[in-house]
Amino acid sequence: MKPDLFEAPDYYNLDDLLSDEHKLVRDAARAWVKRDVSPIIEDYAQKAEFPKQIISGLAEIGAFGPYIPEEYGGAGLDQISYGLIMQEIERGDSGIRSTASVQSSLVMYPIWKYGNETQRKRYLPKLASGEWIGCFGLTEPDHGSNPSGMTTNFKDMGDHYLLNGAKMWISNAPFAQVAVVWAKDETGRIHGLLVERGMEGFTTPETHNKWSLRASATGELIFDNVIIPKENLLPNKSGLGAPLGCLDSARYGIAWGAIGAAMDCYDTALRYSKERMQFGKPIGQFQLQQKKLAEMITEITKAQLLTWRLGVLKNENKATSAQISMAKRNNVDMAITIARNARQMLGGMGITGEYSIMRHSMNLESVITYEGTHDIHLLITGLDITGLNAFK
Ligand code: TGC
Ligand code: FAD
Repeated sequence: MKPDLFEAPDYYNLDDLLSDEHKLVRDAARAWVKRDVSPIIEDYAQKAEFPKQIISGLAEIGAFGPYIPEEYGGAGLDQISYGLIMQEIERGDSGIRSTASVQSSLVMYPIWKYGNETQRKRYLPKLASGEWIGCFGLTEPDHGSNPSGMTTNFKDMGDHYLLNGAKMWISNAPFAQVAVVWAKDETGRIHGLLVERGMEGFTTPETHNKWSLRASATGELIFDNVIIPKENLLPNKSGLGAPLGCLDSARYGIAWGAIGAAMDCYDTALRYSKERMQFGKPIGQFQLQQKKLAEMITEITKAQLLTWRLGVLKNENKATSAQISMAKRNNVDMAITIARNARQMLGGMGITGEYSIMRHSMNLESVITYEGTHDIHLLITGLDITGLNAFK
């Protein structure tokens, strides 16, 4: 793969809106990605393997629990810093950002928000340091966009619960030490359970043959009469709103992350357009190529502004779920379109692993599907503005 010469586009001087701390956090993540991710990522994506050696680096840049309070091992940062870290990691690879998103927003967040003090103290420091990796089991083979239909269930056996069912498409599953699993009790109410590797009847087979997110490990969670200690139930929130609340935090991070992937594709295509000569000129001198680049930087700038504003609202606890859906949907769609156009600008070279664009393009096919598909987020906006529910 070519050396990482990335220079971040900032067409509207958005750096002026960031605090010194934001810039420090962002620059540390950017330098780490250049040093520890870019040189190895293509190889791991080709091998379809998650590079476990980067886990400690992710912890060091604060990617595991950026906004979780320091008393639990988190970085205690604000929501814009969290977003900037996700942006920089996804600039390297969406699969690596997935691992960080799941760990922070889908595992640490529910333990912090819905867990008790004993659970927080037991799990959060280990997850923040990367000693343990977690995963989040909501999706099932027959229930993806409609998680409320889930059939995974647990029965109260007096001194313990008995868990049965299966989850599918679970990021980090093949090596996670703990899974936050959403399951129904005997009345049909959804609860979160902490299921640890090694519990009898709990297995996590890996999902193979993915063309997307190849550097991220995906798997199933299978529960065959798993005995769950009662103290492993998250006590402070139940119902579908509990897992959906975690998704708000992860979708927010993805909105930032997608900008990172788009910036990398744009920056690569811009550099290539000045170097690649055809018809005696750099291809960047042709109007059709300039149109592509001009539209890319316009869309990136719009997404940066949208997401920065969302970050301010998040910091003020004012961001709504529908606002987050709009940003996730817009930014991932923006990134996937930019990846496709940037790929074309590189001609044949664009399909090779010499450049990051094709990998980003394939990765974004997962990003546009997980955490709520493109169409589901449109319907969430539709419901918000009309008050009419397309899901019922
Ligand atoms: P609905 O009746 O609308 O809502 C049920 C309850 O939930 C509340 N709620 C929310 N709460 C917090 N945050 C949100 N975003 C919320 N959205 C809804 C709602 O108020 C209600 O509460 P209550 O108290 O009245 O019961 O639910 P529905 O069954 O009609 O479904 C709505 C729909 C389709 C929008 C929702 O289910 C949905 O978002 N579906 C998409 C599923 C999804 O995003 N799955 C993601 C799985 S995890 C994943 O993909 C990880 S990828 C990780 C990576 O690698 O990065
Ligand atoms: P379906 O729900 O079957 O949707 C199929 C199509 O129908 C989509 O285009 C959808 O938009 C459309 N559709 C569905 N309902 C409607 C409707 N009402 N109106 C209009 N169109 C509709 N899940 C987890 O729980 N944890 C994870 O860690 C996780 N990681 C993932 C990693 C990867 C690589 C992938 C690909 C997925 C992951 N997921 C995870 C699952 C992901 O969240 C689901 O794939 C996603 O929610 C969509 O569900 P589905 O695949 O079952 O598609």
